[in-house]
Amino acid sequence: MSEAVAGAVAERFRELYGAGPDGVWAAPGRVNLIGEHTDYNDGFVMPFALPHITVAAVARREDGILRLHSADIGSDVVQLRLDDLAPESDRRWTAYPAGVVWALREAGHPVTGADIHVTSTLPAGAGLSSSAALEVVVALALGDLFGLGLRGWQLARLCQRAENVYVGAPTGIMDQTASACCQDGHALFLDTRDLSQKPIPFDLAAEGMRLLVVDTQVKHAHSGGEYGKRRAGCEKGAALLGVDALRDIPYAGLDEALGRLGDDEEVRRLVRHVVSENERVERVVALLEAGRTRAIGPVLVEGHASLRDDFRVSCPELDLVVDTALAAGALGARMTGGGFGGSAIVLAEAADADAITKAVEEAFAAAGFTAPRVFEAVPSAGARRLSRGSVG
Ligand code: GAF
Repeated sequence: MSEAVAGAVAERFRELYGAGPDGVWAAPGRVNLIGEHTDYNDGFVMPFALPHITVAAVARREDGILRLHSADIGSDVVQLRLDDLAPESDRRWTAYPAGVVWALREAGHPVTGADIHVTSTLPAGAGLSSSAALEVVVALALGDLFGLGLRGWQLARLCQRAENVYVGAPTGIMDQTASACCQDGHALFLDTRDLSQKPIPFDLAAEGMRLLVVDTQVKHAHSGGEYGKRRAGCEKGAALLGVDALRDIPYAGLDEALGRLGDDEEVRRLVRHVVSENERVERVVALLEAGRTRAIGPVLVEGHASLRDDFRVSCPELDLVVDTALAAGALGARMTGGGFGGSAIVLAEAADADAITKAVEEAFAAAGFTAPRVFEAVPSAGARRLSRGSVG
């Protein structure tokens, strides 16, 4: 499977650039099981990688030129000079790979140019980290080709810098770390303060369950203002409470902290979400480690309510998925990712999954919403090299 994909992508690279690539790499998208809007508060998250990947065929250049092409965006090869790369100078898809090259060079890594061709099975704007997958696959390829010896978490930090500074989207570190570091068959319990990680076995099929992803088809973007406003509100909360980040407020101290925030209702709601969400992540980890997988369902539902009512990043389509899935017998459901559209996840007994899918599709039709895309999410491998040398 990977060999066939690598061969086809390498063949297209050869057609575009006149010679084969030096290798082909892949990086996955993710869903987040629990731990939303905690990553820029130094908190806990628990994503796992999807089988959906972004694949890049890449060849090294020595002449300061970066050439970029995407099979998924109908445009010609874009050619850039490395010396011209500048933050927030590009509003196209090319800002993500170019931003990675910029971040690598800015960190002192001797990257001298590349030809890159990418294609992806990840839907863009679905809240499944297509941007992070694109960044990570380029960072991994360039790290290999220029012998940079970068570990997964180091790639993630560089990619986050590319997204924050070069693209101009103030996101956290979860998506890049998930794409770079997740393991097949596991969710990743990640402490975003120090990037310490614990892979947690997560094999739902073996326990007779399934996890569905419902892409509402409502497109989201984190360079827009709402995500940044939430982040700024959290930072304000941390400053008012005299801590470095909201991670430093223990769950046991939440009421006291809320009391100290007085009548700033907006900040109180943000703080309540973040502090309680960190506790939910720890609860889910404990339940999974105790083999009580079905018991995480209600925790996912609590997380959704908190994102909807306190953090206010849900939307009618995401709420409809959650309400309908629960009414149709799901064990749990919640929005996943940044929100304002994108996708929800549904945890279900395997035997109920088809009926739940049908119920959600019918509810969307009845509400007059665009039909959702529903698929099963199986925890898959993180970023990797698919082939070496010239292929195809
Ligand atoms: C988006 C961001 F990119 C992540 O960093 C994270 O903040 C997430 O929204 C919300 O948990 O995916």
